[in-house]
Amino acid sequence: MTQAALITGITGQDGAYLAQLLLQKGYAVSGLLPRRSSDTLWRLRELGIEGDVNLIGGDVSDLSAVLRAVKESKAAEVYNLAAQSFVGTSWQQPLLTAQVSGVGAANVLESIRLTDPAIRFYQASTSEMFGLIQAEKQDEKTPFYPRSPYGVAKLYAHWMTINYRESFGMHASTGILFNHESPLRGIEFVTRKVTDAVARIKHGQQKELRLGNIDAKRDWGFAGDYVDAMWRMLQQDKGDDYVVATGLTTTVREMCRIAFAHVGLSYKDYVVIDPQFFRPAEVDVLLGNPAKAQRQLGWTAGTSLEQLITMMVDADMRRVGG
Ligand code: NAP
Ligand code: G4F
Repeated sequence: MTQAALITGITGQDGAYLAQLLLQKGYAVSGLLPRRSSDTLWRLRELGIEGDVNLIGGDVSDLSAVLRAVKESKAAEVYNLAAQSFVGTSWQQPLLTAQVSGVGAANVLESIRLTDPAIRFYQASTSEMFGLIQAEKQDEKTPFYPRSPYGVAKLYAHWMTINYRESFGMHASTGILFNHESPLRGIEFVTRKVTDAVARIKHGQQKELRLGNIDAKRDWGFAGDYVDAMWRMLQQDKGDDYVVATGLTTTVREMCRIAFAHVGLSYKDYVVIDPQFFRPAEVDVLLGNPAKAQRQLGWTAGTSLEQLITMMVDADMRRVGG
């Protein structure tokens, strides 16, 4: 029998790659589609799967809409990826971020509990919850210290998932994913902002690149690898929590160097530091320990930062070059 899955956030970076992966595995894939006045299907289109998924209108902050989507999709697996996911915006819209990225997860959990508690659930937790890090390498046991309204909202969703697992015996898992990027990354995130700018500068369409704290360090992997870890979590005998990361950390500065060097330029000639891109509270460094995911899921990050950034620059060179 065909296995059915529901993805909230299906139009986002991870949602698109996860939909592609599940379709390849033979799933019937549905996605929750919030109403937007402009086209948000470009990622599904780029992957050539727009016509292969069943889109169900609804917003994750609306319990009735989520409940309807869970029932209508007949999903055996629900992946909650919907979020206001940009950290910077979460200081300007803290309550919206709480409703979507925090309470949204509770709406999905409650919809599953009311429909069929045997439905398996994945929550997109985040390394942003570690914030002001309490251990040099962060794993599933490291205490959390979020530094943004986004991180705080995600921590609520994270603990609600664990609580539903413990209270109702639900197969509910959290993936504490460290930063992951791709050619489908939103333009506001730093890697894609840089690779898009590199392509525009190389094509003579932009003169400089304005950035904030380029000494921040991130553990960056490829989104295509990370959605496979999500699926693996839901194939286990029971729900659990997993850190998904590369185990390496790099500065924004070094990431810039790699991106500009790929087209024969030096970032030092183009990057301008602009205070408007500094955050009220910064997460200075993130570095994950993915040992548990390796051991229990048989998962490893298969793409180096150099491969990832050059893949993104190449994609943006093609886009900008027309
Ligand atoms: P993304 O590209 O920003 O995608 C977010 C998705 O959520 C989009 O499809 C968006 O639709 C949807 N969404 C936003 N508000 C919604 C609402 N009210 N109702 C229903 N859907 C809504 O994020 P991503 O990078 O794919 O990340 C996927 C998930 O993993 C997110 O929960 C993110 O917080 C989490 N995460 C990401 C990373 C990372 O490095 N990428 C790391 C750890 C955790 P619209 O575009 O129409 O708004
Ligand atoms: O690319 P970023 O905006 O990603 P950030 O804040 O780490 O959040 C991403 O990863 C989280 C996982 O840890 C996810 F949960 C979250 O949803 C999102 O996907 O910024 C990365 C770093 C930050 O330290 C930021 O201050 O880059 C620094 N940075 C420096 N200049 C900049 C810029 N970030 C952005 N977006 N734009 C700049 O101009």
